[in-house]
Amino acid sequence: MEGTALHRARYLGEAVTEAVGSHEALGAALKVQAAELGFSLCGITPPDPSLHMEYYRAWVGEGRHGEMGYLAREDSLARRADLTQTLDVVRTVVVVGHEYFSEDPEGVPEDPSRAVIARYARGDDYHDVVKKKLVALARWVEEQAAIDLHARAYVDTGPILERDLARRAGLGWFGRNTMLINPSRGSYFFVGLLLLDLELPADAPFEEDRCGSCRACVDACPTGALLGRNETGAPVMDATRCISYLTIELRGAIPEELRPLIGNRVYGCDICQEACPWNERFADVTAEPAYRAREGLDGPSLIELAERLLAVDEAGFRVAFRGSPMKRAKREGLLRNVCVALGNWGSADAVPVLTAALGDPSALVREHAAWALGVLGSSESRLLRGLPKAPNV
Ligand code: B12
Ligand code: SF4
Ligand code: SF4
Repeated sequence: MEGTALHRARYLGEAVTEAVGSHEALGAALKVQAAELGFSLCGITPPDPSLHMEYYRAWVGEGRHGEMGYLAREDSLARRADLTQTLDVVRTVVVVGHEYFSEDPEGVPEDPSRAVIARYARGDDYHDVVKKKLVALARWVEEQAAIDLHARAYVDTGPILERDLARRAGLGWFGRNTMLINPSRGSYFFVGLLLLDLELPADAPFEEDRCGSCRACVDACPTGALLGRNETGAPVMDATRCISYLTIELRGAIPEELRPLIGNRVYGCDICQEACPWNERFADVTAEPAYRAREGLDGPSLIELAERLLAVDEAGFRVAFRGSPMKRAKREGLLRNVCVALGNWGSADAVPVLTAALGDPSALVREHAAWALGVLGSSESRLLRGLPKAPNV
């Protein structure tokens, strides 16, 4: 550490001791304050380099990240490897968990005429919700410690190995589905981080793997994106096959062989979390009102959703989805996904809206609408050919 940083750390240490008695007392009070802000999980870890950077580099080296170029940029790799490149005076990382679980609306996901939107995306944007609370937490620390604090808040907003830090702060283990799972809350929580230039007592890392012999998530994944654990125990995902990637991150065409496997999931996917016994046992409906499903995003009819999207341009879409995480896919991406789901539904009722989508200004949308109409055409002709053989049906 450079002389000035060391000097500042000493100064902060003395200032904190004077203001709150001890760093231990401040660490404990911080967790109470985090809970008051709605973070059901909170842990503290030093900003040491990750032991898993080599694995991360190999993962992007194999192209498992697909088109998510931000995961593989050299500058962002360097920042993942070294937190001081994000905050040079960092001494502590506070990691929080903010829960977002909600029940599926009645009839969803079973009814193929209705759209399934992943739980995390049904309400307000978690980036805004969690960030605001993290800033409030940092301000509280500053006031308590009576210091001029240097802090940075992150929630899925920077090149940081968030789950790795969460495990090191004791929040849980890496499940075979790659999610960070807490042994008393499950995995339906966002990870938020505060980097602070203040030393606080660290929690013990979570060292166990509580998956045991279970493979429910791997078996449930419809696209085969979960590849199990490798020889070191790391859970491996081929993100290019994950429905969450295909429906949110991928900008171009969804590979044709994967389209039928997406079913009616138009934005994100929770299947490997739904399959997990830890969620079955512990997931509670979130207390955060901002995560309640917005009108029209609670298992909407696919036809109505397509009509709603066809009626707006990109600017209109941004207005309609302001403050929702779903704006990330853009109008074109979401409409592409809805066309795929309409094809997978396989009902002639979808023909008029898909025909309208053939006239969309986006070539991507037109291509997916044509694919869906092709699927409907072939399933209809199969049905017609099958009818004489099944007179009682
Ligand atoms: C890119 C990304 C995605 C990609 C890739 C997902 C993936 N599994 O890698 C896609 C688009 C598919 C995705 C999907 C989802 N995501 Co996402 N995503 C991210 C992001 C931005 C980066 C993740 C990343 O770096 N992946 C690359 C892998 C290699 O890194 P890793 O997951 O950290 O894996 C570590 C382990 O492999 C470990 N490791 C290495 N060796 C070893 C050895 C052993 C023994 C062990 C135990 C571990 C270990 O080290 C790696 C590096 O840290 C993070 C935010 C962030 N900055 O971290 C959110 C994040 C992971 N996503 C999140 C969420 C909520 C989701 C979805 C649930 C959304 C949805 N419903 O659709 C799905 C879940 C799909 C799933 N099963 O993961 C949350 C997860 C919270 C949690 N409790 O785990 C995060 C943390 C965002 C946040 N701040 O809350 N996501
Ligand atoms: S989110 Fe869905 S597609 Fe992605 S790994 Fe989990 S089950 Fe598979
Ligand atoms: S479903 Fe089973 S294997 Fe998968 S993460 Fe949960 S406990 Fe682990």
